[in-house]
Amino acid sequence: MSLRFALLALLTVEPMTGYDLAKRFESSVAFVWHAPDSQIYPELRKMAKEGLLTAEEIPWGPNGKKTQYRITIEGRAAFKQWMNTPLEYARERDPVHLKAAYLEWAEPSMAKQHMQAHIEYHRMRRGQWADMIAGLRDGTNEMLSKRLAAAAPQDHRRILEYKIFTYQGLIARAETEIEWGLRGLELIDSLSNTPPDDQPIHTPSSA
Ligand code: VNL
Repeated sequence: MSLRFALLALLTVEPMTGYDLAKRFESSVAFVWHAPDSQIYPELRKMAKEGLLTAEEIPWGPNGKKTQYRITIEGRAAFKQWMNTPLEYARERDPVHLKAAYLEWAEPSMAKQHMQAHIEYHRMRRGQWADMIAGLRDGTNEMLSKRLAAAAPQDHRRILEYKIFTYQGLIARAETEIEWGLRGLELIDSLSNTPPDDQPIHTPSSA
């Protein structure tokens, strides 16, 4: 359901073809709301049917056509309405934490692989979000540049700051996940009966 609001957010800047929108989506709002092209195109058609967008056939190439989507008054109102309505929180459904709760069933080496993968994933995301902040700040993010060009100068600061704020939150969350994963690795070692070969075995006599 939130996908349509991500799409409306981009279309508040300018009309776009489905292809351009999907491309622009990928390098902006997809970093907070992931959606494959296979969801984007049907959603655009649905939104046009509901009157949130107009779909206009425009010429493309020597004898081709493509669909250009433009936000309507109703589309703007729907986006504004959503932005001014409290969210409903969905309770957690996180397979990583589900698995964490039962790691006594996993081989210690597999348990450690789970944690390692968790750490690696969140390090990668942290890096991508940090790059996004850099691109927002230095003016190389295309979507933001278009948005700023279409906005009044007195709005530029908050347009930028809310986006940076968003990615700072995601980075902080990634860091927490990385630390948790590292603690998990230590915990698995300390709880497994067979200690890893690089750690000395503590016997009651040597303790
Ligand atoms: C925009 C640009 C949004 C870059 C983004 O994420 C982003 C935008 C929400 O101007 O809509 O990373």
